[in-house]
Amino acid sequence: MNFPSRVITIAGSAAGGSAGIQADLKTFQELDVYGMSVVTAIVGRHPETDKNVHPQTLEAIEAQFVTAMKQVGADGLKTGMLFSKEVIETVAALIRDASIKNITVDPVMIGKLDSKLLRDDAIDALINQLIPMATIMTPNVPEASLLLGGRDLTSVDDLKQAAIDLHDSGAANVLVKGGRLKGPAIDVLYDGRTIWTFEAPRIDTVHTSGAGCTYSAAIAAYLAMDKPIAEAVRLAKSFVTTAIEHGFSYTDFVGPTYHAAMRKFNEAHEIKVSKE
Ligand code: PXL
Repeated sequence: MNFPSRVITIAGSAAGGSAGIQADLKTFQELDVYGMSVVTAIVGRHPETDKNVHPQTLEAIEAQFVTAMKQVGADGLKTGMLFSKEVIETVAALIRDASIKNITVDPVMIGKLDSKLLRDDAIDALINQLIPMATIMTPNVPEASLLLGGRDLTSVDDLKQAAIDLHDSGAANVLVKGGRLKGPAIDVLYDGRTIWTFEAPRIDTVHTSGAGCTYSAAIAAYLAMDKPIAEAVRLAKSFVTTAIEHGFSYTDFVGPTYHAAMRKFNEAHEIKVSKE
């Protein structure tokens, strides 16, 4: 039997279904990898108390991971919202003991609606404990800027330098995502030797909730299927760009990317790749 590759996400639950664990599992299913999850926190705003992040206990986090590893095992792992220093330390220890061959670290810090998804005191733990174990880390512009001590990133050249400098943190590959700059959506990958750029056209939509989660989940899925790193990024960017192109909303809120778009419309956006 040819079973699907296995991927586990360690992330927050996004009640609205566009981001976090929900985006990850939808992406895994679309790409035919076997998805598993460890919920670190539940995100959903209470109308009276206004509380938005409901953390899970370290015991619950360990229990989920150990169960998934025992029942299934994993060919790849992705981290998303980890929220606190304690969770990062716990997750780093679990990953250290598990010997999984691909680790995708999405350094989730701030949601699109400005919800705080990582505490300030957790950034050091992220940098010192988790990022050094990463096969690839995938910061967007605000995250890369924060990780570099508040550096301004406004051009593709800035992204290239950021990827080179962030590589010193110990991640084997760094993908700095330029979706928040003006012009085409250009991302930069640095693998320690080569600078790769991946370009998609800018799509005129506000419905991009969970795009970052979806992108890194797709990278994790393709790595678990043994794609080389630049090919995994190209395929994942094509998947997320197609999902963004077909983004929509059921309400007045910013809506999700359409995770099923590539399958449903049988199209995959072309990505221009160059290297230097
Ligand atoms: O898109 C970032 C993100 C990640 N994880 C969770 C989220 C969000 C954004 O809202 O809720 C759980």
